[in-house]
Amino acid sequence: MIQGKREGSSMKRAIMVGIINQKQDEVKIKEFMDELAFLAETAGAIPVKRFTQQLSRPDSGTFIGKGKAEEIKLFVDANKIDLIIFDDEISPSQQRNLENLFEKKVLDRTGLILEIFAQRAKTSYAKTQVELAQYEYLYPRLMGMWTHLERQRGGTGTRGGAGEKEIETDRRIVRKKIHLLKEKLVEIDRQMATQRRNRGEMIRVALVGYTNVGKSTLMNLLAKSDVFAENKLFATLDTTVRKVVIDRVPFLLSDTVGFIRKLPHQLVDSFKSTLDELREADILLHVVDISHPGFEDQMKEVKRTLHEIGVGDKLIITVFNKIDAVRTGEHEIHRILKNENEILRGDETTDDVEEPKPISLDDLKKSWIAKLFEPCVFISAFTKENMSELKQLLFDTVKSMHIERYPHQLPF
Ligand SMILES: Nc1nc2c(ncn2[C@@H]2O[C@H](COP(=O)(O)OP(=O)(O)OP(=O)(O)O)[C@@H](O)[C@H]2O)c(=O)[nH]1
Ligand SMILES: [Mg+2]
Repeated sequence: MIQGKREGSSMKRAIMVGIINQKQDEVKIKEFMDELAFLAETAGAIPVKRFTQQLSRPDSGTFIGKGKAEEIKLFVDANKIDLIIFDDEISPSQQRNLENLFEKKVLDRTGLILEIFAQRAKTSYAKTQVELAQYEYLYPRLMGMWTHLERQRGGTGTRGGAGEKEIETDRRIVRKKIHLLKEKLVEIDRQMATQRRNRGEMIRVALVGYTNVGKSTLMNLLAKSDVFAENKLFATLDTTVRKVVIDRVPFLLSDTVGFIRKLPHQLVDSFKSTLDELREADILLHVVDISHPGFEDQMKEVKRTLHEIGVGDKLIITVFNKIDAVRTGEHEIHRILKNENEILRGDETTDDVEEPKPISLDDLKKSWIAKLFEPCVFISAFTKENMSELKQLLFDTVKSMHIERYPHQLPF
């Protein structure tokens, strides 16, 4: 448990570690580390410092190089650090070696995301899903745990002792637990499938997108509902479905869990019902936070995940949200108002010295983004700007889909 606050103690102080290589350059790693810091805060920790290392191939024993590991160890000891978080996946044995070295808890991005999900799961369904994912993450990490514990106590670490047997018993218990949780989920999935079938012939629209882009805020606005939304990652873990009526055309709108870079595959597998919601949707509303400097990467990650779960070729309407917060001169957004020729001439550099300015709705509509991601709409769920265009687009799309599908029946 990261969140020290709950037990009445002080917040855990964390440092973050990332590596720079061919796949992730210095600019990318800054963005990834920003996100990791946000994840750490969401989990209830205080990000104190970041360490990066240029490394083409991770060290098999400690992931980062030995020298870097020593440097971090000195910092950990001198600054009362409780937690070391790696942005990349580290193997169970690397995690153990690092914990031995630092004498502190070591987590990777996957472990951190699982921790957040565990803290945030409210319904028994979400709890079961997260518990399964956690056990599957834990299982390979129980291997050799005995030698690890033995070394910490100053023992010899020889195999075959009572402790080794204990770990084997633990592994058997975890295997059994995984089996039971899977059975429980199959049963819940069956119930959820029946519920979905009972929803009748209404067109289904699902909100999808990266975490924290404003899906739940938009859901509340469209369905006049009260779904939990806040400026933290993974505010939503359970799918919510509401009936929405626009100008007498009814449809079902669902709000789902947000995506993130390197979403743990254990979670993707265990959130089957959430993903089924997307599989059975007729229209996907891909919500994007256009004020985020890395919004294009976030869009790519969402599209990649959608393809991975087999829903990539559904009708997608892109909803660029948070236009109230868009400013010129920000990382990728400064290209919005420029055409490609200007970029090739290098004119965009002038933006860097200008004071960042808001970008108007008209300018956004005329931008290359509007053409590239058709059909799309620019809105602010916060100020409600241009919500009428989104509603009109939804109305037209749902209506024509309904007429095409049920030509002999007009419910509106
Ligand atoms: N400035 C601005 N903030 C917004 C807008 N829409 C939503 N937000 C804020 O963005 C944060 C995240 O909103 P949510 O609706 O919880 O986002 P979500 O996509 O449901 O997030 P998860 O459930 O965590 O995946 C909240 O603090 C909202 O108030 C907007 O149009 N403009
Ligand atoms: Mg949400």
